[in-house]
Order: sequence, then C-alpha cells, then structure tokens
Amino acid sequence: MKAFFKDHWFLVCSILFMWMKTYIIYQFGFHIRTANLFHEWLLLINPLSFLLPLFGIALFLNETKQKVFLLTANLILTAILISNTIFYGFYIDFITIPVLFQAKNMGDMGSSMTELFHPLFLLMLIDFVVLAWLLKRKPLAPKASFKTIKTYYAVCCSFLVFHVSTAMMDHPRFLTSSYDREVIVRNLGLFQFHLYDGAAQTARIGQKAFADEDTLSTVANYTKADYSAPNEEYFGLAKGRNVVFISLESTQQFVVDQKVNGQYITPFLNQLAKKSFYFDEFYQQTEQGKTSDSEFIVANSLYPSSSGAVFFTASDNEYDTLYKQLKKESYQSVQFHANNKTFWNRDVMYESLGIDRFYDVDSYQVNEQNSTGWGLKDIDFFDQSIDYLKKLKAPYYSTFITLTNHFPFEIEPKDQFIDEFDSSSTILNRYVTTVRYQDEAIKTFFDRMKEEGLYDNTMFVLMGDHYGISEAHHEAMAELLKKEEITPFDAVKLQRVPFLIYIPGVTDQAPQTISETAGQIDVKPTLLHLLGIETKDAIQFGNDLFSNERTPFAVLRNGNFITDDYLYTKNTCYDQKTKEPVEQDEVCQPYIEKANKELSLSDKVINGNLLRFYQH
Ligand code: GP9
Ligand code: MN
Repeated sequence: MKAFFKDHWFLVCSILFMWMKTYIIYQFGFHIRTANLFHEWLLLINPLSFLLPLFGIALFLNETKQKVFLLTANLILTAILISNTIFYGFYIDFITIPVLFQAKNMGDMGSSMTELFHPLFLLMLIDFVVLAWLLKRKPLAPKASFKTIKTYYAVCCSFLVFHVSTAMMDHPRFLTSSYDREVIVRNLGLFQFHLYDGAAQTARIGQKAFADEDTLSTVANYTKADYSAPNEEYFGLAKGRNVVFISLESTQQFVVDQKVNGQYITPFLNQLAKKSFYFDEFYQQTEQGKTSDSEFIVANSLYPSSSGAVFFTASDNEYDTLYKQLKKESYQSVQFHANNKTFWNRDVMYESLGIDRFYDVDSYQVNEQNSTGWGLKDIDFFDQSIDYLKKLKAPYYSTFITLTNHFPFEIEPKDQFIDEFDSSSTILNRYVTTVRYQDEAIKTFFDRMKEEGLYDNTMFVLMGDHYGISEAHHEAMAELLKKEEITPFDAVKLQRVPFLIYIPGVTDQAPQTISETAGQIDVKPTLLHLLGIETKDAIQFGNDLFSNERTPFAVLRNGNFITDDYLYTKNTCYDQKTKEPVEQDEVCQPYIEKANKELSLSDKVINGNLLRFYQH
C-alpha cells in the first residue's frame, strides 16, 4: 500500500485534487439540497467511483503517457465542472447532451454571462501549478505490474458496488423513475450523471427507430380515457374572437397581489385578475427548454423533454397543435417576439407547429434607447407589435412573448416604477422592478388595444412561462414572503405562475378565481373549448379547466406533482392543508403512478415521433 502511494504519487495526487475540486463545486458552485448527513456523505464520496477507475488507466501507461493522460483527464474534467457551474448559474440545472447542441443560444445570453463568472474558477486551476511543480522534482513510476492493476481495479469495483448500493438505499428507483437530475447528481455523481445521460440519449434514438402505430394506440388509449368533456356553459364562450396570448417572462404567481416597500409589484395584473377567470393554483411544467418548453406545452398539451429543449431535439417531428386545429376554423396564428428567430430554434420549430407568421427581431426598430438586458423593452415591443396586429385579417391567434423581465433583470432607473427590494439577493431585489415594468407594459398595451378598437372582440390570455427566481435565492425569497424559510413544500408552490383569461364583456360580468390545481398542459383544451372547438380525438395530456369531469392535478417535469389535497416532492407526500408530510403516504401512490405514466407516455410520443402515425 505504502509502496503504491510512493510509486504512483502522481496518480494519487491527481485523484485527490480532482476529488477535492469536484466536491468544492458541489458545495459552492451548485445548490444541491441535502436532507440529512447521509446525503452529505453521498455527495462527498460519489466522485471517487468515477475518478478511481478512470484515472487508474494511468497504471497501464509508461511515464510520459501517464503524465499526458492524467493532465488531460484533469483538464477535461475541470472544464466539465466549470461549464456546469456556468450553466447552473443560469439555469439551476446540469448540462445534458441535448443542451450542448443548443450552443448557439449560449452566445445570446449576452449580459447574463458576466454575472455568471465565479471566483471558484481560478481555484480550479491551482492544482495544475502544484502538479507541474511536483513533476519537476519527483520521478514517475514506470508501468504498474499486472498484480497491482488487478488489485487496484478490484478495489474500484468493490467501491462502485458499495457506492451504488448505498445510493439505492436512499432512493431505490432514483435511476429509473426519477426525472430529477439533482437527485442523480447527489446520489450518483456529476460525471456519472453525464455517462447516464449519454446512455439515455442513445436509448432515445432507439425508441424512434422502433416506434410504430401500436405504440401510438397505447398512448391514445390513455388519453381517450383521461379526456374531460367540455362544460356546456363555457364551451364556445369566446367563439370567433381574436386571441391575444401574452407569455409573461419569468413571472411567478407570488408577485400577484404582493407588495414590496408598501407598493404592489403588479397593480395592473391584480386589477385584471378581478375581472377575469383567474387561476391561482396553476403550475409551470417546463424543464431545460424554459420559454420554448412553455410554448411547446401550450401548443401541444404534451410534456416537454426531461432533458434538452424539445424545440431542438424534436423540431422535425409531426405535431397536432392548437394552431393546426385553429387553422381548420380559418384562424391564422402569429407570433410576436423581439429576439433572433433562431433562438430556441424557433424558426424551424414554429413551422412544425403550424404557426403562420413569426414577427422576430427583424420586424422591430431596436436601438440603444429602447433596449435593455435581452433587447427591446416590453413597452416598445407591444407598441410596435400593434402596428402589425391591426393589419391582420381576423380571426387570428396571436402570441406575444415578453422579454424585459429576464435574468439578470436589468432596467434603467427611469423605467423603475417601484424601488428595488432590499435583501441579500440583488437578483430578487431587481426582479421586482422588472416585473413591475412588465406590468406597466401590459397596461399600456391594453390601452392601445382599446384605442385601436381591437379590444372588444378579443380573448386575452396571460400566462407566466416559468420560474424567474431560482432556489439559490430562497433565503431572500423567504424575507420577501415574510416566511421563516422556504421548505421543499414551498419550493413546489413557488412553481405556480399566473394564468388568467380575460374576455371583455364576458368575464367582467362574472369573474372567477379558480383555485383547482392546474398546469400549462391544460391550456390547449381549455382555450380550444372556449373557442368552441372540440378536442375529443386529440392526443393530449391536459384537460379542459372548466370541465366537470376533470381531476385537479399537475405534474412537474421532475416527477413532483400536486393535487388539491396533496403535494409530492423529494420522495415525500405532503398534506396541502397542514403542509406537513402525511402519515400514510400511500394516498399519494396512485398519483405517483399517474404522474410517471403521463410523463413516460408523453416522452414516447415525442421520442418516437408517434404523431406521424396519427390520423383523424
Ligand atoms: C428568448 C426568450 C427567453 O427568446 O424566449 O428565453 P428563456 O431563457 O426564458 O427561455
Ligand atoms: Mn422565459
């Protein structure tokens, strides 16, 4: 043993340094939640089951090759750590293979990137200096003997078995049924997660090749049985109207009716909600595709992918979208968004979704005065869009994707309608000001719609696309919400986003706040039914929110779910009323199955491009 350490000091040091660096990134680069000491221990040991066998390859090599191999491996793994930390800073998630192919989006992150530099990156390079210094002083051992290699790998195998079985003890199905990357990284390790992701991608390619009509029938049997027939009172309530759908960037439900420094964050939305069908238990269901995922869910009533953005990974699939249904009723569908058309691969995907026209950044006058952060400010965006809108032939379904309230939430003082919040998180402090600005933009847009005479024959739909404030800012969030802490239960509740439907002359006569659990997946059937269009034959996982046959339920893409009575997260079933874990958690069991079934069937549709077999 002692001789091994002495002879193979360079291998041992390389492993030790890489182990330390990985653990430092786990602790300071990511925010991996640990519920107990066992989780902490798993985090600590998990890098070893990857590093030991990989770096052990050096034992087969002669002196020069050892040096090259160990330094290169160290460099590549360090690059993986740094890239993941940058990506995590932005998306609170780990890189997956599909997102690597979205690299062109990264360049557009622009001002966000400078926010993401981490002093830890410098620390990540120190070991190279130490290793170089040591290499000058100490000679390397020649190739190891067969016996040494055999013993080394026997130790590696035992360690691997030990690690995986203890990880299983914590969460027996963490690999097969968990869509939660955080659990995989915590229990298995970051590098191991990348290997796992690679295997999952390969399996996905296989699924497409082997999919056939029978696979589609399995899905159709489920969706048909789950269908909720429309409620006659609401069916066709907005028939023939134009639709204005506003996607509210990074807007979470907690801002509605919430004050900071004595002032409302969303005064206009608060008022509008009182005249609308307003859903206050409505969840976002996006994953790595962020805004594009929310667009995908609304268009298809299918779940997005658990990794990568469907807008990239499945843009050549066939779909049966909301837009295609509307086209049959002579609607045209247009999209307004002042960003590059290639961002999120929108130019390609919009065609597959059946959107007729995309007014992208080239349709707008953008200059320094009217832009901030990610581009054209929302007030100017709406203002310029209306000129196109008023020229459209009715009926139309238009979608407006706002942008100002995007990370890192920057706005000039002259556009700040309220003061920043005061907490340890500058991100949350600024967030309230950009949400407030967005609220003002919607107000001016509604006024313009009235002025132009476009208001009365329209159905307005407003929806938050995904969260804006990640878990990294939960301490400050607790201050804002005047709570002691943000528990895992609260973290799920924070996935609620505003959703409201305003039909002038209709909802203002009989406004409603609807508190049944719902999600973005339900938007498509709900809107189509309000427009008087049946969805009985559609392959869809959502249900009409006005139907009397619907079971209130929302599943998040990581497998967490919510019903009116229960909430399931981190392997624990909570009572919605007491917010405490329930004693007999089998009450959640049927929903765990429903959640997993829906997610996996929806994945089958996307991965197998099953709608190519769909005829109706
Ligand atoms: C960019 C906009 C915002 O075009 O959709 O992207 P996001 O990062 O929120 O997905
Ligand atoms: Mn977004």
